[in-house]
Amino acid sequence: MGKSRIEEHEAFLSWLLETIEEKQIELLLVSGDIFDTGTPPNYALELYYNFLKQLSSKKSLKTTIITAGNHDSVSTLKAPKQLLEALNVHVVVNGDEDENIIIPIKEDEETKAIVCAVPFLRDSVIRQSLGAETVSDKEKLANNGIKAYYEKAYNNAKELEQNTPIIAMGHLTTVGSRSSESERDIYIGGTLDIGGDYLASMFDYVALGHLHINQTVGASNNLGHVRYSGSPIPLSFSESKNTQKVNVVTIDEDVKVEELKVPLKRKLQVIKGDLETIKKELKAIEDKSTWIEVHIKDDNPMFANTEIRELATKLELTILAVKIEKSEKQLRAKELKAISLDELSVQEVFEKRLELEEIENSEFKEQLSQTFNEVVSNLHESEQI
Ligand SMILES: [Mn+2]
Repeated sequence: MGKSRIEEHEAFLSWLLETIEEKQIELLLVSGDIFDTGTPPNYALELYYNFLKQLSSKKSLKTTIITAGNHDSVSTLKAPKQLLEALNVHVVVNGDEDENIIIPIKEDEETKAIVCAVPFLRDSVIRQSLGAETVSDKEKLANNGIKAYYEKAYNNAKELEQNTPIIAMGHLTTVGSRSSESERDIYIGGTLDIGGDYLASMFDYVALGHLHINQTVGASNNLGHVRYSGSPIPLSFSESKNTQKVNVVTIDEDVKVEELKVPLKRKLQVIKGDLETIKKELKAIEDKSTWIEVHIKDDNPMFANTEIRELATKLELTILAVKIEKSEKQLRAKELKAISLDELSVQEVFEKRLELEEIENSEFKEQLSQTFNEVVSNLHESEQI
């Protein structure tokens, strides 16, 4: 809509840096979709590298792990991989056989946890994970291949160290999770039958990416340890009611999760209704930096549109989009149009027309119908003459 989100991203990243310091965070996991395009603009790359550089000054933070999502370009994330290793930032781009996804987190030679850094798994990697097994059905291929991949990762981590927490990352839509409008289905064949309980049967904690809503998956049996952090800012007007959060996870004897609310830099607001309702709601907006989407449901939408835009200018508010929805009256009128006149009697046409008038007084309505019927019958009589 011709607006930059850079200020919101900047605000989020500096809040995250402060939070890492405040909470003495030791490990930062980012499960994919670092960018939303394969060729991110220079300002976005600059923001990303500056953030990673600033992370290196946070004393508590030992390791950062970044995995690629379906929107990320493998080559864009891969290019600085070696350089970032020097800053203790591990980048996993596609998880193929050449890439090490098992990352031990150490403190003075002691392994405190192991991370299975699983990125978005592309078709070729999924096939690789099945080895000699051939599956023709696309849906089965994704299901079996992704499961085989996670099981292998888990076994490799276990082999490395028996009694240490094992954390997994992932970029996928799990069964039972809530999506919002702006995500796309990423695996051909539709829904995977990989759920929270399946992942929780192996891992002590699973940090998932892709879905924009902060949520726990399959909470009943796994104590809420398979989670999506969600996006750091609302990514469309349909997400304006979500609360953005990051998950702070403590692993000791057991696993504790604290959902931290991300402060909202800019509010997105959807306003729906007829002209009067919208005007009232616009006047009630105090934060002038709010971005607004208006859904007009009025009998005279063109007039309402002009009025609303004039009012917004006067109030110094920013409306980014106006959508026009059919009012009840217009919907009914349309319904009427869809019926051929030949199918209706003269009286029926009049009744339908009368309905549009929203006359409350039923006696008066009755009188009108009677009068109309009289006129019609008079006409019929005169015709006969
Ligand atoms: Mn994604």
